[in-house]
Amino acid sequence: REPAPGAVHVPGWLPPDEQRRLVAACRDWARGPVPMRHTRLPRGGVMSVRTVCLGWHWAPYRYTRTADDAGGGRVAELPDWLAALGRRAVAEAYDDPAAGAAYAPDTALVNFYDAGARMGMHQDKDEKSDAPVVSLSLGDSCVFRFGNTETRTKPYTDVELASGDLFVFGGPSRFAYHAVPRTHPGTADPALGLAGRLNITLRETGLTD
Ligand code: MD5
Ligand code: FE
Repeated sequence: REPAPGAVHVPGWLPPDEQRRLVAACRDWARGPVPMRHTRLPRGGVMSVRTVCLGWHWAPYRYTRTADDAGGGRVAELPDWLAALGRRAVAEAYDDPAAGAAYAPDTALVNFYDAGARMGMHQDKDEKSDAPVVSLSLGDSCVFRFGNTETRTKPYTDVELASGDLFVFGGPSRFAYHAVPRTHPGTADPALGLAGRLNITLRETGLTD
């Protein structure tokens, strides 16, 4: 359950009805005002994952309120119910109601992985806050590679993430390298109506307008 200090994996945290509700919400968010799209990186690469953001837009490698790389629209608000879900996630993962109450995410990144999509080893360090990252997985299961804070290579641990799993990355794990080297296409419950994998991460940017 705790593969590294501050990193807590809770398999099957979200019940099926809440998973379906989140998938439906992701479908709405993907339509806009900023459509879900492949992020273009400043050095010319294009991510295989498709992303839509709420609250703040992740314009690699900083956060903005408008998506100048994706039509220029203002990102949708982060709904209160999603921030509240994040507080409950932190409270339950750490068994610490105060840590949950103190959590104030102001952005969500929704990543969609089709059968060929993956994410290379990286750190999430564009946030000016050391508050935890909350990760919720939906649909196809995947291999999640959890590394160390020093290098993008070994030692790392491969963990299987399935639909409904919660992962919270805080404390010494907040700035660890991590990756999604592959998904397992076709493993989603057909009742979820999702061909692929969705991951929602909640974060505190540490920014104010
Ligand atoms: C995903 N997304 O499954 C992952 C879940 C991203 C990303 O990596 O940047 O959009 S978030 C995993 C995460 C966040 C912060 C710290 C650590 C992992 N970690 O220390 O391993 O699409
Ligand atoms: Fe990441």
